[in-house]
Amino acid sequence: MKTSIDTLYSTPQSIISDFEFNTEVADIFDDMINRSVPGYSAILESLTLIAKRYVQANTLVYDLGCSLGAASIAIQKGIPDLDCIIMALDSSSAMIKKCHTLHLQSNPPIVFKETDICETLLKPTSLTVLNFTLQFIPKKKRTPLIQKIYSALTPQGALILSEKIKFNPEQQLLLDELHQDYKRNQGYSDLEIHQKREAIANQLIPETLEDHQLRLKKIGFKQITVFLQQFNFISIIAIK
Ligand code: GEK
Repeated sequence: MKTSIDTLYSTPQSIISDFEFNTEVADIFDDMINRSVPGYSAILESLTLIAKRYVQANTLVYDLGCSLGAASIAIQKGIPDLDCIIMALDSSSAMIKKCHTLHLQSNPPIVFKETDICETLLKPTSLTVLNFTLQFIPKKKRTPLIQKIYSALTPQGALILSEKIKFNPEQQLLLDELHQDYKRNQGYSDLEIHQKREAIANQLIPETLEDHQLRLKKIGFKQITVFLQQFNFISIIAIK
């Protein structure tokens, strides 16, 4: 999938509004996430392999907070012959509208739906993915959402949770700086990095790795493993 280049924050803005998943963002989202999230393509590659191993026939796969469906497409590649449906859900109408214009493989089908994942009932699922979505969910809704996912998972089912995470101040400084270096290397200017950072500060609320591990453990997940980390971005696989 290719969208336009992200230049959203390239000119000085007198007032920096809170970041929103609107049409302007949907139009450049693929470029934005690839150039902003270290390890993003490695996560998608891993999802293809994880899908092959974990998706069970006649269950649903959920991609919660699917944006432009990149995780769903990666999963689809891993299970072309399996009888299942991939449900790709997002609360942004701009994202879902764009998803409906994509030309995708039909097996297994990907069903895109505009909905708030905190309010949606989940059916039996063998694989559910929250790829950088939980960090945008209000903190008090995070545990109930993971509980709902856990209840819907079949035995041996897997949750993939990717998040930007928080560290102690010393480590935080180092990893923030490395992340900024990464973005500069991807062609973002200091102005773009600074303005995006301001826009997202109240929207993306990270937690520590320990917070995530403890929540998953308390809810009942048996095996909780970090399978990827680059700087302050991690991916966890949690097995029921
Ligand atoms: C990817 N997973 O490319 N209900 C549904 N969707 C939501 C909600 C909610 N309550 N809150 C936020 N979102 C994708 C990337 S982006 C991550 C996910 C990022 C959606 C929001 O509309 C957006 O599309 C997505 O979560 C987060 O693998 O931009 O860093």
